[in-house]
Amino acid sequence: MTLFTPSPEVAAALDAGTPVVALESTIITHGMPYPRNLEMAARVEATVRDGGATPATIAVLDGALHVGLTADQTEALAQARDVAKLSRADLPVAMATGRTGATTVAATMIAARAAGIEVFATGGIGGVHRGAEQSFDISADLQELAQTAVTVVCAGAKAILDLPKTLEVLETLGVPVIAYGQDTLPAFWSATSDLPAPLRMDDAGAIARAHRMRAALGLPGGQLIANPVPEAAAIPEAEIAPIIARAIDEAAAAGIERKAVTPFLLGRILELTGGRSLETNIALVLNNARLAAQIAAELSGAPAK
Ligand code: PSU
Ligand code: MN
Repeated sequence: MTLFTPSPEVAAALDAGTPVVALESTIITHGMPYPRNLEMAARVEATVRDGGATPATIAVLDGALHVGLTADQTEALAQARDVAKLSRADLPVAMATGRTGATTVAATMIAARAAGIEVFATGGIGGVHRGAEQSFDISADLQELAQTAVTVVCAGAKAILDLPKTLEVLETLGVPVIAYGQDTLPAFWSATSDLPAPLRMDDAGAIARAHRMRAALGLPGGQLIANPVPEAAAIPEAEIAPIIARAIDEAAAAGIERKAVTPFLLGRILELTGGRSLETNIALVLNNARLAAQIAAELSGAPAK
């Protein structure tokens, strides 16, 4: 049974032990509208390459778990409508039944791990939703970070989530939440928040060493790196907060639930900011791709055990 299908470029990099950075596909299909999603996907890959690493965008196409997509495959995914959103529970079912779907952070981590890729760049992770005490809506991304040994570079979690509760759950699960270069937790569109970051690291080499140290100690799970959005592209917290509140109210009024919640909120926030949130989103993903490539380079230079 072939577990995954690497692109020729990814296969060569994995064979040679050169740096590889995994990229998710739900951000393409559910996170941004066409054609900006396609443009973002291409720019992220180019940024990883500029950083000396090979990009591996992950998705399930007709049941095959692809690790590294061709330009045509990315284009088809970016244009497709009603693509399934595959998290941990859905991934094997989609593969067994020949379906096409985009991988979330959780499913991308699983695929990366299966392929031997240790670093993954994205925008934002899923977390504990506001009102989770009623809805129980907690993303499977958090459990995945506790189990799967991949270092995930994000820009913090979106304030569509309950950030303090998200931090509490990650702490319970033993996931290191590491702010890059600052003491506060970045909050996706905003570079800072009023939440102190549980951990701080200032260079890619140290992040790579901590990744190796977890493995050496026999600890399962990965690391979450929260990399602040570049100031020039940031939206101040005071500006974005009322927009988020309005989008959440609308989601509740419309009865949006479960997997549909995150895509609905992202779409409404984009509309309510007149597209500005999208520019911020693209800038922070590129920034995360740069840091992930550095970490991957440090990891490939470091001994495997
Ligand atoms: N947060 C974002 N952008 C995204 C997502 C989350 O800022 O595109 C996507 C990611 O793929 C993440 C998923 O893994 O949504 C989380 O979905 P859920 O909350 O249903 O687990
Ligand atoms: Mn959910």
